[in-house]
Amino acid sequence: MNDLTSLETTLLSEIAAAADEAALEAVRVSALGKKGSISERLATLGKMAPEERREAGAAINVVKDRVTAALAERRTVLKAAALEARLVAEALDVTLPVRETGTELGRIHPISQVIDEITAIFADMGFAIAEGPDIETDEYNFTLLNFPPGHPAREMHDTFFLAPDEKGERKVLRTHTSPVQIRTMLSQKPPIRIVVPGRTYRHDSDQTHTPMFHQVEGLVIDKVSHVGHMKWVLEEFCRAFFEVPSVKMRFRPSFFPFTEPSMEVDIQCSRKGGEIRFGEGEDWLEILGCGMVHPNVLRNCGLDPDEYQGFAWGMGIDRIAMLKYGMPDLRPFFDADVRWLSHFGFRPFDLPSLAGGLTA
Ligand code: 2NL
Repeated sequence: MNDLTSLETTLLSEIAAAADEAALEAVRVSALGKKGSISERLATLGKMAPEERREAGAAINVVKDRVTAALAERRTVLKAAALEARLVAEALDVTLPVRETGTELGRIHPISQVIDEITAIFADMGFAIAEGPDIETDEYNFTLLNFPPGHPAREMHDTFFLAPDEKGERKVLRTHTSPVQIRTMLSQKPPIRIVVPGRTYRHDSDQTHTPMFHQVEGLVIDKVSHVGHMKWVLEEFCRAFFEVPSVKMRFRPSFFPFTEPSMEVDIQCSRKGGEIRFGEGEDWLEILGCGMVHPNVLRNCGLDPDEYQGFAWGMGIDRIAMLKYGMPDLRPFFDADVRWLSHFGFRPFDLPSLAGGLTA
């Protein structure tokens, strides 16, 4: 029986050492297969005397049961290990890296940025922002602004006209944002202090002109505002916008149908090797037009020029944006090219404010 004990010990250690299911199967066959060590021992029982057979048979069957149990247990362990190895080997990463969010990827167009800067400055001075439609009546775009019918000043604007409606009226794409001031004067009582940003349209297209462009105009109407106030407001604006402690400005006489007197305004600058700097140098750069609102315009809007007066100004935004942010060409402004936008655009939520820094 010593022999049987050592067989059991050998088999159990072979089972424990089997590295995979094939090795384990080989151990099983070597013990329990037709010619296996246990099977051969069971076969010897037939030749034994009954008394001896009972004792030997019980002993061999105990070993057989233990070996069978050990085989089953080891098979479970090896199966689990094989599955685990397969899962590791065949693992597939089906996830994607997290995308950058819109707030990191998106950019504010320089035009929007400059509009935000300009309106922040005037809001700080107590102005309200006013907006109006891009499609206007001839009356609001021209007539009430003191462009008489057939007057050559209308031709200065290269207007886009829409097809006439049932009444024969031809709407226009507004050539300036002034109709918004007209609408405001017709619907509100002074005092009025508004700043009006928006899209404007003229039949004009070359290296420095696009058929759609942007303007900001401003309007102040009350009983006392005069040219002195206008100069202060515009000087404050230029210092804040160009972020310099002082600017020299030059007011030259000019003509607009809707103001009298009318002026064009230059600011002092230096130009060195294509770079423009403000608040220094001996050069001049034209940036806006302005004037005292013409009495006819006040009358056209139901305001008595003997009671009310005020001033207005207007400027093109696109060119100012180019100057301030060193963009050499106007045309990519409207090409919707994300490469251009990611280069010249501004980060969302870096909102311009006088308290937080205009261009933080
Ligand atoms: C320019 C000059 C200007 C105005 C716009 C205005 C509006 C009303 C009444 C009087 Cl309702 N004036 N606007 C006044 C002076 C100049 O624009 O060069 N713009 C690009």
